[in-house]
Amino acid sequence: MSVKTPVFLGDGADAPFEEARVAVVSMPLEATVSYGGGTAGGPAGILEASTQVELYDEQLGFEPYRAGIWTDPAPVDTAGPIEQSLQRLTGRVGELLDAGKFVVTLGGEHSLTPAAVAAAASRQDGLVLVQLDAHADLRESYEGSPHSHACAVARSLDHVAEVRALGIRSYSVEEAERIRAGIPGYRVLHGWEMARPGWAQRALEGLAGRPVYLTVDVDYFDPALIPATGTPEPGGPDWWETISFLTELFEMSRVVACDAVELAPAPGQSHADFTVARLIHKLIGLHARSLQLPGTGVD
Ligand SMILES: [Mn+2]
Repeated sequence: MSVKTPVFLGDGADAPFEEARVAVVSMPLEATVSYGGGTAGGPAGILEASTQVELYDEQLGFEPYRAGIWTDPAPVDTAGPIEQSLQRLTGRVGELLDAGKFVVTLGGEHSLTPAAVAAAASRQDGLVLVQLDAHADLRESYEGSPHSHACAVARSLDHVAEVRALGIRSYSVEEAERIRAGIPGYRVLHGWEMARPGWAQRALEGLAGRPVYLTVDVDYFDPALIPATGTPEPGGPDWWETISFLTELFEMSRVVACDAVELAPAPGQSHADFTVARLIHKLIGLHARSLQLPGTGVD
């Protein structure tokens, strides 16, 4: 007997499609993993953990699910060549954006991000990619594939003219040379730079009123917080400084879609799954507040 994957936050928080302001899409993509595997289990792990998240957000002061959260019952099909899987995601995200939804994609490996970014970029002039990640992901190709998780930002630059990369603390000499030479529209805030005060203001500079796609590679966080990921890196930012940054980002810019990728659920590390579910809950809450729905005001 197969056990059905729960909807985000559980049945009590499920909204009909027409009434939902938020759509949650699963994409259990695991095609080009280079070190630890397991990202195919990411979406189910996040959804399972989300049923344990308190519906009330103690910081925002309301229940984010009241904005209406619809969880797509069918994960994006990842069978066959990766190019086809990515096209399916571009199509799905595009339909949901056209239906007026705030689209949250649960990964799956980071390779999926450019496909979702493509859908958003073709509908939003001047879309900015905000990337939370330990890795630059600026390789043009990795292990023979231009669609590797290690190329996520290189491929996204095919669709957007501006990237803000935060928490970066691992890349190759080729990526270093590319960054040093200067990529138009690309700004990086390294992990070590985020140990200094004032980093959030630098990261947010010029984003007022701009449409944003937010990608969160969960290896951005310190591995003490999220060890269950394929390529963990020490020295990642902490929870509250990140939430504080995201709060400002949602207040000043217009985040139209987001993803959380690279969670690889592992035995004994359920806190990682829960942390990602809690992060998504916070992002939905911040989106709900930006809509100024009744009961979601700033105190
Ligand atoms: Mn990445």
